[in-house]
Amino acid sequence: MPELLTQNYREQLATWIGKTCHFRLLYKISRDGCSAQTFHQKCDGQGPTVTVLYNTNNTIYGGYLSQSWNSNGGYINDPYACLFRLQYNGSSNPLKFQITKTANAGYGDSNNGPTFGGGHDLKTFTGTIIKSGNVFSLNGYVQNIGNSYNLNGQNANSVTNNNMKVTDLEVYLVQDGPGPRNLDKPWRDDSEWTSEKAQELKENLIDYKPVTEAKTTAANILLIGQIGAGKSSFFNSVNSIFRGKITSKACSGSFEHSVTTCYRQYTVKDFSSGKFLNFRLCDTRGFEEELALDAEEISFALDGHVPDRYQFNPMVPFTTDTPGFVRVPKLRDKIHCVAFVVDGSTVDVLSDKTRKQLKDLQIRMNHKKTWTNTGPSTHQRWDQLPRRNVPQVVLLTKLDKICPEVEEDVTNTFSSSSISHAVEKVAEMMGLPRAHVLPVKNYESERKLKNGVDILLMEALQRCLDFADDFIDEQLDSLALEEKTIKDRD
Ligand SMILES: Nc1nc2c(ncn2[C@@H]2O[C@H](COP(=O)(O)OP(=O)(O)OP(=O)(O)O)[C@@H](O)[C@H]2O)c(=O)[nH]1
Ligand SMILES: [Mg+2]
Repeated sequence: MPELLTQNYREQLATWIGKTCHFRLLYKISRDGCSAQTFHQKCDGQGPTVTVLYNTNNTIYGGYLSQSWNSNGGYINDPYACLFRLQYNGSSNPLKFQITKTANAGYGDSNNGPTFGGGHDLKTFTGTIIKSGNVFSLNGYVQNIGNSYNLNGQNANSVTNNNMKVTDLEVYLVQDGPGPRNLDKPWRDDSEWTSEKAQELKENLIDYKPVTEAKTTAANILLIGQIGAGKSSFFNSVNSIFRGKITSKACSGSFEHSVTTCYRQYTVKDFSSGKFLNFRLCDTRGFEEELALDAEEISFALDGHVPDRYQFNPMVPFTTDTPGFVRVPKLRDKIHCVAFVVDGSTVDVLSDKTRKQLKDLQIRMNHKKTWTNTGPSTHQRWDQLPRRNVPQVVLLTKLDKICPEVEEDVTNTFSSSSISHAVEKVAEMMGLPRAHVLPVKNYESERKLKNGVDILLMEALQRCLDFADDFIDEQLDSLALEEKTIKDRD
């Protein structure tokens, strides 16, 4: 549900308020329901707010209080309060009406919605209002407008059309500073948030098959990253989409050490068709700042030597002698795309150590260690080893923690400047193109699936599979070339 206050009107309000500020939506009757109780739950004690009404004459009006709302049943004193009109009968026509009786600027009462002035000048509603069609007929009034605010010759009709039938009423918190304002132009503009789009993505993923000549039954995506970044939650979220309800097969949570202790190659089943999908999400343990990263273990996983359900043990590294070591892995055992899972809310505060770990890991995984009969050949410098060329992407998780607008609604992802900033920063840190940074929000506390969340997750997954396909293709080409060389030689 989009916020209705346009950028121009935000700037107008900021000018009247007299400082650089931005607006965070606290309450919106078309989203939260129109009830005094909900209004007070969401707005009491929060700080300065603007209340904005959108009536059926296309007139936009409301009031500003620099003091918090409360439910004490008394007047709120505020020398900085004002009422205002932003738009009249569809035309922008901003007017500010300064407070005259400061002791009666607002009225905080648990039975009433936002109420301004003694008398009152603008009373929005009492109790609960049920929507009819898309209109809320508010039971408040404006006929006493001008009692505590200076109308400068205007009246109830010229400010509000005397009309309390509204399509929406929003209360925004006024926060200091320019803030993470939404961009006028989305930073990625090819997104569609319809249920048709979700269905299309879902069908494409159900139909997905890696290149058949390879007899590769499934594309393998390795999830790798810091503890608590959201690796297991990403699998759980994808699994939930195809399960049709929220599930949490992989353990997730927040602990000092990695919650995931076992290497799992998770498959996903589409419950509506009973079909298994042709990709595997390979979940690993998270790396810790204080523990040296076992790049060798990850190299083994990349090349398909690590068996499903291998129990990680930080004290005992994975070697060729580890039970279950896959000696002659096929292309289908290998990792076809690596997804670095990065907690978006930590991008600005990632320690140098973690950045270095990520970077080292990335460099190491680009190069393949070769093997002799007795095991891995030593004395080789990483940077002189043949390249592995496994495609790399970043799954940027916890978008909801980066930007309040996105927390409210993930469909704001591509108009959020904070998310755009995080994507750029991670792309730069990892030396990857921006298009390889895939923003997602995992399911974590929700009880129901949401279209927007599903779309972001499925788009990210589809990108990983596209990259995996490129890699499998390339591997097939080199295998064919190798076979031909051997044949020609023989
Ligand atoms: N708000 C929010 N929380 C998330 C998101 N993704 C994961 N979480 C939470 O972050 C915590 C860690 O998530 P996990 O999925 O266990 O992380 P992990 O990367 O598997 O962690 P380890 O297995 O310990 O390495 C859990 O409490 C999740 O609920 C997200 O997109 N948004
Ligand atoms: Mg995990």
